[in-house]
Amino acid sequence: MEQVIYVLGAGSLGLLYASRLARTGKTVTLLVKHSQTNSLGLGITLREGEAALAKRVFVRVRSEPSAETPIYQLILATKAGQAAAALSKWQDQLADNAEILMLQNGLGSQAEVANLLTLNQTLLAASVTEGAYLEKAGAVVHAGKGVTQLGRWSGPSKDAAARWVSRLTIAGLTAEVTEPIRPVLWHKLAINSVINPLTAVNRVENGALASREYKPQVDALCAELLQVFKRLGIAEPEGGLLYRVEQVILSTAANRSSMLQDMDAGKKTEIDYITGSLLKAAKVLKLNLPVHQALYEAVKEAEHSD
Ligand code: KPL
Repeated sequence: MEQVIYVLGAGSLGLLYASRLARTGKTVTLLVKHSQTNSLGLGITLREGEAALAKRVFVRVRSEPSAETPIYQLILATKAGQAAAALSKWQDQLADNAEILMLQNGLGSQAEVANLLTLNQTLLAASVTEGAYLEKAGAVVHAGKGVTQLGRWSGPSKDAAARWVSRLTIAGLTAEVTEPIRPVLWHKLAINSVINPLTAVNRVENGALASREYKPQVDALCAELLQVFKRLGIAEPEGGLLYRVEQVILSTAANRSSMLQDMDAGKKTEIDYITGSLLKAAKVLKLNLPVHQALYEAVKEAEHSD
């Protein structure tokens, strides 16, 4: 019998993955809040590119767990700060050998979720560079194609990562097994820890960071990150960290970073899972990161005053 793929989280990535998988004939159930059942019950609206026509994709929607239908495959696509709390509601419905794929930014939420799982359940973590945003509730635009790099975080299954890659590939997404996954998550965290808080505090699009005005800060943030990488034994990404950050700034120049979008929407940002996790690691290593620290405090202050 074909197994259902469950997706928890109806943000841009949750809807993108759910609709792509459903479009290729997979049975997909979206796990949502009660208040979202009406809008999502009509299906997901997917636009493949900003100029493309919107297509309606039907998925099943559930807002309450049911012990009769165990969940074997789950994509956890909430914001980092909500991942563990959101999963705990569905925890009793997870199959004993469930394979859970997390798409969260930063570090910290993976360990929180791993703590909720049994020894037989396998957790995979991913670094995602897909560009997607919500036009409105239930409507997602796939604005830029990216890559899902994923690998095992905890649990027994050595083949789960390859199985997820094959499901995502069939759904037309670019995905690859990258193990060990932790260095990749650190690379993504590093990029986010430069671009997201700088754009959020200064209320600018990513491309603005390529200007001379921000160069000293971008350089200093990367230099501090490299001190942590060195002590943790994490190699720089290909071409060097600064080069990689500058590349992402240019290739996403027109984007408003997710942190700026959260701030604009009056939502809590992911700063604790990005810069916060970096500062925690630095503290353990007895390293001072004054530029990251100042930016962390500026984001916290802006969150509170919004
Ligand atoms: O991941 C991103 C984000 O906004 O969270 C970047 C890469 C900075 C693109 O906007």
